Amino acid sequence: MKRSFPFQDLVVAALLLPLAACAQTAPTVPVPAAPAAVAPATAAPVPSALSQPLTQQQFASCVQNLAQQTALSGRPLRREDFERIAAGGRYDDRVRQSMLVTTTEPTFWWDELAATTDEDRVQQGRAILARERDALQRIETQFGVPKEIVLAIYGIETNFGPASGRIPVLDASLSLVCLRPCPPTATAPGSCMARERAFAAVRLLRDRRVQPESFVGSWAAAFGRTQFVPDTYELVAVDGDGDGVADIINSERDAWASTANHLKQRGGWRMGEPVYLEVSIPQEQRAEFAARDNSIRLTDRAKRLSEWTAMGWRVLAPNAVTPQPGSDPELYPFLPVGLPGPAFLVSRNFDTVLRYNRSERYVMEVSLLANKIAGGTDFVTAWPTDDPGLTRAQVRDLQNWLVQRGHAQVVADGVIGRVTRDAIAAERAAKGLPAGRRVGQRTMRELMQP
Ligand SMILES: [Ca+2]
Repeated sequence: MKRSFPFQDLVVAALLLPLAACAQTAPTVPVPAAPAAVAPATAAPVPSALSQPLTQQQFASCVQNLAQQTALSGRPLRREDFERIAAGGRYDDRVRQSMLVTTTEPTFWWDELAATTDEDRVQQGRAILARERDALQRIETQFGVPKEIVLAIYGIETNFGPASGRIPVLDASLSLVCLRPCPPTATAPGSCMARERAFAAVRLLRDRRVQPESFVGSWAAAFGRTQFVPDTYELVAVDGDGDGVADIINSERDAWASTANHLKQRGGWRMGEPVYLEVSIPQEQRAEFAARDNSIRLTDRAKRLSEWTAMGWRVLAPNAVTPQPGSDPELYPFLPVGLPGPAFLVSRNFDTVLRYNRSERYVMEVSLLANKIAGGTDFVTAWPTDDPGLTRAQVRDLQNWLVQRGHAQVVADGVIGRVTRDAIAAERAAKGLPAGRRVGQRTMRELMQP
C-alpha cells in the first residue's frame, strides 16, 4: 500500500506494508517491534525461500495446488471459477524482490516522517478538504471518523489518488501465496490470509466488481485509492457517492467512505479521542524510557489523561484533529525511539489505525499528516539525530544531482528507493564520507559541496 510503489520506491513502501493494507483478520496487537530506529543494523540475512525467483513450473504447480483448496475459501468459490480466472495470472518477481527489501534495508523514523508529512502533502490535503468539504463532512458524520484522518490515509497510501501501483492484483496475490505458502495446519476455511487474498482477488474478477485492466496495485496486492487488499475490500468497501457501487479505484468518495467504514467497523474508532498527544515526561520518571533499539509501546499502562496530568506529564501541543479531547480519554505511553526523542500518549484510536496497516510508523505518519492538515504543528521535540530527514522536494533535488553525477538510472521521483540508495552509497564513498546508504539534511550539504 502507500504511495505508488513503482519498483524503486519499495524501500519506503515496504515498511508501511508489512502485511498489506487492511489485511488483518485477527487482532493485530501486540505488534512486532518496529525496525531498529537508532542503530542502523547490518542487513538481515535473506530468508532462503526468497533467495531465488520461482520457476514457471513451480508457480504453475502452486496454482494447481490452490485450485484443489477452494473448499478452504472463507467465501464460496468454485474450483472451476478459480481455474478459469487464475489461468490469467502470472508470477511477478517484483513481489519477491519487494519482500526481500522489507527485510534488508534499515530506515529511520525521521526520514520517513519528513517525507510523508512534508509541506507539499499537507497543502494537497488542504486543497482537497476545501474542494470536497461537504462530502468529507458527510462521511465524517455518517461513520464517526474525522475527515482529516481519512484524507491523511488517502495521502499516505497513494499520494491522494494517482499513484496506486502497477502490478496486476491477481498476479501479486498469487505470487505472494506461492512465495510464502500457507502452513499445512491451515485447514479451516479462511484460515490462511495469503490464500484468502488470492481467492478474494479471483472472486472480485469473477463477480466483475473490478475491471481486469484497472485491477492493479502494490506488490502486496493492495489496490485502489486507499489501497485495500481484495479480502478487505470484500468485507468493508462501501458506496460513498450514491451510485450503488463501491468503486475504490475510480471514486474518491467511495474510497473515503470505505476507509472510514474500515476504521469504524473493524477498528472501532472512538470519536473525540486524539490518536496521539505529544507530552513531556517528568525528569524523575524518564529513566525507564531511555533509548533502546525498539519502540516503547506500553498498551497495558493506559490511564485517563487527567491521571497522567496529575503525575506531572504535560501535553506539549494540542492535536488539531481533536482539539478538545472528549471525556478524559484513556491513553498509554508510546515512544518511537525511546528517550531522547518525542514522547506520546496515544489512545485506542492508535490501535485502530494499526489495524488498517500493521506498522507503528504508518500510524504516526497518518496521524501527524492529519494533524497538520487540520492546522496543527509538527512534533515539538526533536528526533535524536544531527542529520534530520529530507522532504520529497529535497529528495528530488538530491536525485537530480545524482543523475548529473552520472547515476542515470536514478529517477527524480522524490522517493528514496534501492536505486537511489545505491547511488548515495557510491557518492558517499567517492566523497570520503563514512560508508552508508542514507542522506539527511546535513549529509546532503556535505555530499553536494563542490
Ligand atoms: Ca460509488
